[in-house]
Amino acid sequence: MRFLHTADWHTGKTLRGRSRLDEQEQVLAEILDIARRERVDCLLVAGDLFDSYAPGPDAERLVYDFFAELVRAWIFAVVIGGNHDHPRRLGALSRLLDPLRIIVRGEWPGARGSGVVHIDKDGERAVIAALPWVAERQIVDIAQLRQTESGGSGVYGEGIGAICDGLTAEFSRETVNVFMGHMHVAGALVSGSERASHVALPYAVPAERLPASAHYIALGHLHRPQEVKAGAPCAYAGSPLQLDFGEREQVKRVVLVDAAAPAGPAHVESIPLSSGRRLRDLTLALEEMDSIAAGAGDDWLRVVVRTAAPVPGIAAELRRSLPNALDVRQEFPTQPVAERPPLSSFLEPAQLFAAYYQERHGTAPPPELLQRFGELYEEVSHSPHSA
Ligand SMILES: [Mn+2]
Repeated sequence: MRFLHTADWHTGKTLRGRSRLDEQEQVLAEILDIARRERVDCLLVAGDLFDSYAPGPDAERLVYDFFAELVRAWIFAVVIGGNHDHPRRLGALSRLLDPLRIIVRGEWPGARGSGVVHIDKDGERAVIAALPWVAERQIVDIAQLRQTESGGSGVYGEGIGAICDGLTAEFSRETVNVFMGHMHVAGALVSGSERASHVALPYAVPAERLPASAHYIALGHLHRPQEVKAGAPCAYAGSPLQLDFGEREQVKRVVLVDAAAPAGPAHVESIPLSSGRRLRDLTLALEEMDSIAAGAGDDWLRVVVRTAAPVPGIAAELRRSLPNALDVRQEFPTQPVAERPPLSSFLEPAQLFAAYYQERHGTAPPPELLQRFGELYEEVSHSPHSA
């Protein structure tokens, strides 16, 4: 059976307020093309379909268009909820999508439910143990029910390990066995664009607790595409677009997985994705602004402008020639801060302002600025309301 593994679409996510729906649409079309071209039997989406609990209608339309095309292409899918997805919203969606063989598991059903998905296609049978994101409190509750130590480090990882054991009980020699999870495996590399509290240590699951009996382990949650050392072939597909500047060097991909029963570990291959704009850092001198802008293409940029001294209004000016400059920062040589003059009311307001400016920017204020300050101060202190 042939699978295509992807994760962390974060559909609807913006970057510094800029919409990326067009890029998200392009990359979903690219994934669909690969799935059709490679004659994939089943797509695995390992969580974070959407960026928020309440995605906008345009984000929803992209995702539902994608699944409608999968149905037309007779490609099955298993989708699990991530920490960014509303678990019950996906649960509601599963009522509609499950009969179309797009199997959605929005939330872990608890100790009594089952997260196992069975796929039968062309005489082959797959057992897919699907584990959506599990919040820490759900695990700690279970630990308390079992009257074991709770709240301490390792409780979460142990809890997830116990759930894995239960989920994989149906793995057999006659079936293709796949484990899917949205989780942070200890030792894997984060990108800085994941939700910070959900990649923190209490959430780390030891790789040795992942099921070694699987043909393949498909992970989501971390945005950097990476293989994970575990008892079976195991990987984070990574996000399909560079979602934030922490991911700017990453080549995005999907993972093509061939597995057969009872033959050993799956054959795994990376297919790079080329859709979407690159995220890039750019450092330039003030006078280079125009020449560099001409060759910047449509990359999203984080720009550092080197100047001799602070230049007010430079970000707005830069964005006129580089509209994709999302962050603009100035860098200028700072003079060592001299002994700070005692800031007291005995100083004239203009001196106070000059001292503040010197401390803030590492250089004395330009004379024109001081003059404007003086005029403004005069104006304010002689206004009728100041009396
Ligand atoms: Mn996530």
